[in-house]
Amino acid sequence: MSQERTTDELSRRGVLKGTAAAGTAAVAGSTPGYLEQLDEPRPAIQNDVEGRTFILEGIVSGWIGLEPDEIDGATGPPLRLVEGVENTVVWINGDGANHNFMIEDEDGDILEATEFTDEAGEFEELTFTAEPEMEEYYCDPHPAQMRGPVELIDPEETHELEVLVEDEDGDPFEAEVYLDDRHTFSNIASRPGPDEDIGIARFDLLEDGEYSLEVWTYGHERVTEEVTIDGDDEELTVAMSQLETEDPVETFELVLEEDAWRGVEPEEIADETNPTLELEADETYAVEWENAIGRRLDEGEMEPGEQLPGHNFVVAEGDDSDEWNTHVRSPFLDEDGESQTVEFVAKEEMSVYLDQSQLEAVGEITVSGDGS
Ligand SMILES: [Cu+2]
Repeated sequence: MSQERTTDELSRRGVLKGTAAAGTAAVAGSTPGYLEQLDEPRPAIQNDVEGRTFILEGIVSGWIGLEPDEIDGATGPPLRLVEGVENTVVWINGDGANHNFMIEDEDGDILEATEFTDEAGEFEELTFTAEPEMEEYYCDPHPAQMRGPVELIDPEETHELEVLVEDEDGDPFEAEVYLDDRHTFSNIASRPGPDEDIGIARFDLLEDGEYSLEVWTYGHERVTEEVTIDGDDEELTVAMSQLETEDPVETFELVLEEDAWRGVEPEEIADETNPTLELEADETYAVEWENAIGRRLDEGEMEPGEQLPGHNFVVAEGDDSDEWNTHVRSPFLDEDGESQTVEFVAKEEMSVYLDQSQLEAVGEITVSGDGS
């Protein structure tokens, strides 16, 4: 796997989320002007029952979900609209091909439509009342690939789940929280959103039923639980316990520069750009890295809707699969000269390390041995 290919196939949001469809085009260089037209800050979960706002990116191969979290990174995601009230769809032209956004009923009659745009980075906004006859949304020039279902929700029959995540001392804790295929975070430090509710993850508009909850973060035990929603809002607390780690067999020193990692130690990787890290399965390694570029968050360089609070060290798998799974994701560093040590156990599935805020900064990982 070449590094070029790695970068092309990587979706920054996909890494943020853990998995995503390959080939998601970033809207590099576009002005996120649509953000000014939306109420900021946008919640990760929208629970006002006043209707919802969805953000999609349109590329010829399909519609990619950006917001809210429940559609983040998904191709042709279901739009779960609140029935009888105004919902909003904002879509961004991701590839410069000619697109529009339309909603049709089951007979193929068009109920709503936006203008066409053929310029990458341009956006259209559509506000409409969600009606039961709405069946599917699609793009007129690309109706086969760029299509997805519309689902209507009765706001009277849905509920909210609030998950409080704590560390071993009972303090609010940052973790990834999955509910079936929905995904969010319990802390502002790891996602864009309002500066509140630290340690709390929310899922809204849940119909009665059984859901599986999964809470995880790097270095901690994965917690799974079955959750039943039955006519009421639910609240539960999850405590994260730390995994015991062995002493590292080797420490790699890296410096994060603009668009690249530079090797420092050991000698074999000194001064190399994006050096390959050679690991053995099931051994513990440490990566000591220094942030040499501060925060470097230039507006307009980021994918729309995305404002990562600095740089971090991520280990992911990918290769021929179209899914990216994150094994390690460290907290963000936003100051020039700051450093961090990340310890992890090597797994054979690991294939790249990267900075979530600069996908050009990506190097390969090779893992040998089956560890048995
Ligand atoms: Cu299209």
